[in-house]
Amino acid sequence: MARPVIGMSTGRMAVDYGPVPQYPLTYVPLDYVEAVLEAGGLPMPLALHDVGLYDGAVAEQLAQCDGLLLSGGVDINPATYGEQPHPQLNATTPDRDAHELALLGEAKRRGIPILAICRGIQLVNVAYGGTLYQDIPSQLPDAIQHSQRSARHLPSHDVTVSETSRLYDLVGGSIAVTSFHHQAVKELGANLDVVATAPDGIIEGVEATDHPWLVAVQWHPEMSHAADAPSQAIFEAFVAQCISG
Ligand SMILES: [Mn+2]
Repeated sequence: MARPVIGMSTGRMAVDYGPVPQYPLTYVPLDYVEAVLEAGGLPMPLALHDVGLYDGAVAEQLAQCDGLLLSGGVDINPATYGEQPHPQLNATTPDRDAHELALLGEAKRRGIPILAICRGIQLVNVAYGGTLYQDIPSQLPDAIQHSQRSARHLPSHDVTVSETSRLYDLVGGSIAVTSFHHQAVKELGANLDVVATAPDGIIEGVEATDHPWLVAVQWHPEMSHAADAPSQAIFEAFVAQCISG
């Protein structure tokens, strides 16, 4: 049987590329590729592009896919949720915001499973009408450290998972997770349930009530998947759902 095709949203990055300075690339971190492959899926990066270039591109990208993975990345433009930029906001990529919002809309229309990670949970919350903390350390000074300094595969802070969630069946009620984010869900969007929280109350997981399978986490299971069974279980459940529909 052919593997399910997992469409993965991609980022924009400019790098010095041989003799070409600051050449823009569309990229996806290899951690996602490897986690999806090991879970039995076929990873397919969905090239970031200006959605105004060709109206049909997003629908045609998603028509090739059995599931959508919204990957991590840079800050979302606060204009997408009606706020002005906070002084600690990092660089944004409005073309990526527009591409991923279109991908999410199309994936919902098609009813295919959606896994959202880090920036992905933030994108989902904004798409559902919610807002974000633009910078946790300055807006929530009592919060714990969410941008860990240790290696990316090492767990950092704890997360408590709701017993009534899909996530609970995959990772259990309490896990230690890798954490690299300075933004987080603030006001929750409509049709979303909070299913996981950090000890400081930061929302670390949501699931949608208006879609067959949409699981979103603020942490990085792709960074710890090789050594941590609960992390890999998230990818395995997602890929299995993409097979069964
Ligand atoms: Mn965190």
